[in-house]
Amino acid sequence: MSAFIYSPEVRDALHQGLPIVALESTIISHGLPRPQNLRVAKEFEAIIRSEGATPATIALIDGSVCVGLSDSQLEHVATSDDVIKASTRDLGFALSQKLSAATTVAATSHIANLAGIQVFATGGLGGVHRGFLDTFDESADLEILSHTSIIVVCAGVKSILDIGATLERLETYGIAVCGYQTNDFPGFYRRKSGFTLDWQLDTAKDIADAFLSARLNSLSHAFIVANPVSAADELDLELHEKTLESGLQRAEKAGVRGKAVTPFLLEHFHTATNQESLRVNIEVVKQNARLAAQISKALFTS
Ligand code: PSU
Ligand code: MN
Repeated sequence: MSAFIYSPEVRDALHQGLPIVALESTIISHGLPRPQNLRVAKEFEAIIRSEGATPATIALIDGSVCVGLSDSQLEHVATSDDVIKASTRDLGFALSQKLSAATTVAATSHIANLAGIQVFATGGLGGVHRGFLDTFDESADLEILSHTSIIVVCAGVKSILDIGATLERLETYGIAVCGYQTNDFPGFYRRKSGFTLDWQLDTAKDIADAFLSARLNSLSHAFIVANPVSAADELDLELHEKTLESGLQRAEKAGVRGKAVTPFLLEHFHTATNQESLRVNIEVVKQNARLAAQISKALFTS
């Protein structure tokens, strides 16, 4: 991988050993609609700063790996049609062809880990898609997290995926999963997915301790911290079920496949719920950014 370009605040935080939280860029470029995406990308960063940690949004800009983006770089990611979605396997092509690319959970985790960043906040993980027995569509997020030592704070996986199969694959890959103050695995828009977890941790310090204990024993898998959206911000259950059903039908009918599936269904949710799912989505990432910042600080007191 070519040398990384660090923003001044991330470089200073790394030199001084201060808490840092990585943020992915695919949710900005492909997960959230314009024009709100740019404003909320800045809000995610601001929340991390307000908690006393440094945000490091990660993306490829004109063939360079950037860890921490300037205002104009963030704007580029949020507004340009030329920004592709890059998982780890795309990085070599994008870098050698000097492209700009938004990084997925997989690519962001890989880059953050190389940069020495231990905590990463996102919305929802990629996972096993419904109908995977026919398509074999399972996000590369899972395989990468099996050998990338990083804490990923998310709200579980979206119900557009096969949640049960995703949890099984997380187990197979040896990826640690705990619920924050709950043992119900959240379903992103909803606090509960119907699946429960073996581990519940109640404080940022408990999460930091578990992560560091695994590291001390040379375990290099990721730690997924499943942080449910607050009760006040959940998507209405009936609206959720209705939208999910119509979205899956439309995707099937349109023959959407591969990495286009997630953005297609997210867009459907935003339109069909009259932007209500967008509001929930933004809240989810904000709440995860806040918890991630608290965990990044707890790593230094553990
Ligand atoms: N899940 C969401 N919103 C997203 C994504 C996942 O709820 O925006 C993005 C993340 O960047 C994730 C990627 O890493 O999609 C997974 O894509 P795929 O299923 O193509 O691997
Ligand atoms: Mn896929």
